Amino acid sequence: MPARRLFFGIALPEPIQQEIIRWRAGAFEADAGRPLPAASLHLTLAFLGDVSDEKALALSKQAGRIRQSPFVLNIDDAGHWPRPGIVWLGPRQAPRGLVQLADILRSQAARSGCAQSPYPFHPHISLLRNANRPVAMPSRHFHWQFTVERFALYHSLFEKGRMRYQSIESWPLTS
Ligand code: 2AM
Repeated sequence: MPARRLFFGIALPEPIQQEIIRWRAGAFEADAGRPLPAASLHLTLAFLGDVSDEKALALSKQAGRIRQSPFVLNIDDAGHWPRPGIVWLGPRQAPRGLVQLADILRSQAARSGCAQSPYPFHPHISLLRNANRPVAMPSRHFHWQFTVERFALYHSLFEKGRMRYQSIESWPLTS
């Protein structure tokens, strides 16, 4: 089987996905960028790239041994990265639990030979893609909050001209 493009991430609760896309419809100009579908809204913890099944299994086993408590995630910040063309939402202050979880997964990935970005972890939920021109950003009068109780390994598939993220396996965070 060929290598699959994988990443570890956090799913947003469905009601929050729906609230965000409703808010997004009124918050940006129609030509600001290509909106991601509700079901694709997620926060990436560690990007793995193209991974063989054997390596994916080893990384899953390591992920399953992580012991960490749930944490509260506030989504109260937004930004625009013109070069990759992304408009995103995220936390103004990343919770310690989120940073710890991403650090562990990123170092396990690096040890398994999955090249990791040299940039610090910047937690974000991509909202619009192909946003390479200046974007009028909405005022930050929004705030979503949820408790992160699981994280998952995702397969990133290119289907019918767009990316789809399929959860392969997920693990609970337990106190
Ligand atoms: P993005 O939303 O900022 O593009 C699946 O592709 C997920 O992995 C997306 O959340 C994407 O982040 C992230 N991703 C894709 N390519 C990446 C890379 N080379 N380095 C880090 N993250 C990447």
